[in-house]
Amino acid sequence: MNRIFSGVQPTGNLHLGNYLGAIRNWVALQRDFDCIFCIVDLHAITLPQDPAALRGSTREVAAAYVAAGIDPESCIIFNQSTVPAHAELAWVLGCMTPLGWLNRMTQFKEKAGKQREMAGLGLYGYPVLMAADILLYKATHVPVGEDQKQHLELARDIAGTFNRTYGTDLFPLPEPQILGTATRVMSLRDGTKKMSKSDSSDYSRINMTDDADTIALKVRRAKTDPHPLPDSVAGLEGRPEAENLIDIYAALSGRGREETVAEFAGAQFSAFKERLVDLAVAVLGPIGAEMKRLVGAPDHVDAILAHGAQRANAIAEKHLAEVYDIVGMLRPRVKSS
Ligand code: AQP
Repeated sequence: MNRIFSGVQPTGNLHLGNYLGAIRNWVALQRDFDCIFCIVDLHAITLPQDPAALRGSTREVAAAYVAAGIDPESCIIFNQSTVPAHAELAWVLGCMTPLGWLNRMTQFKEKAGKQREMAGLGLYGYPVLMAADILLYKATHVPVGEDQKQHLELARDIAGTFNRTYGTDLFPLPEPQILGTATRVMSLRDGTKKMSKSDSSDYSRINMTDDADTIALKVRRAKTDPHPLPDSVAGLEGRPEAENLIDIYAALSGRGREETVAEFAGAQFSAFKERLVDLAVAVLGPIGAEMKRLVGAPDHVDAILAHGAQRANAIAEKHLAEVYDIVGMLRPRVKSS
């Protein structure tokens, strides 16, 4: 069976973008693929994290996966640091990744910003660790948003380099799993910026655990323009905030953009926003409530993660042993007399 690997960083404030752009789509994939969904805590520490908050966010992401409908029995759910082979394979792959390839990665440039000289080696090597995450399980497909496409290309290049260097076909070249249903959700305060966990304004995003009143407040305050909604998709051109709210409505309702535009043609934002509030509360309300229930039962969440770690380690250790063998690492065995 084809295998999917994907993950979310436990960096707090899980939001509607993480849900509509990633987690919701994974729920559908679990029917047709062997799925491994990771909480990538080793990636999270490429930027400074508060240790207690990191632990809490790790449980919160696990709770979000389960609350959204990912089955922890048919899929593997675990946090990355519980499988040491991720870091070990990243080292092996890092040894064969040219600096020139990493220098092209736009996410590093964005995240390092003007402090490039002060950025950590982990942030620079982030795409190598991501390649290790995927290749460790010989994943065939990776659901990726626009922002991660470049990293997946690099993972394919690294896999190809390993295979060619050692004359093996150990690693399948992972394919991007393009999801027609994935939505790029933009900030509620600025329709040209993506909705993000790290935005300093909580009004820029709808968090997965926001209650009905908070969702209503954020949607009502969402930035708009002075015109009524257009009567055609072409009319959204140059109106990023209108486009974003229409896309959110379309994604939450499961209808297309065209149908949504037709339904609200000529409407004022005030009326449209009330419908969006009702829809967002209806979809996110039960998921947020279940997330809160699960976060309130940390032992249960930890048991899910421990079970996932055991299953992930079984696959990872076998594949890492193959890598070490190919690369020429001596695995000394003591003969029993
Ligand atoms: N705004 C978004 N729209 C659609 N998809 C999104 N994703 C994130 N933001 C949006 C998708 O969520 C998955 C997990 O993302 P991540 O945890 O690796 O972090 P990220 O992409 O860096 O998310 P943020 O919210 O933007 O975090 P910060 O602010 O910390 O950088 C990925 O599949 C991603 O595409």
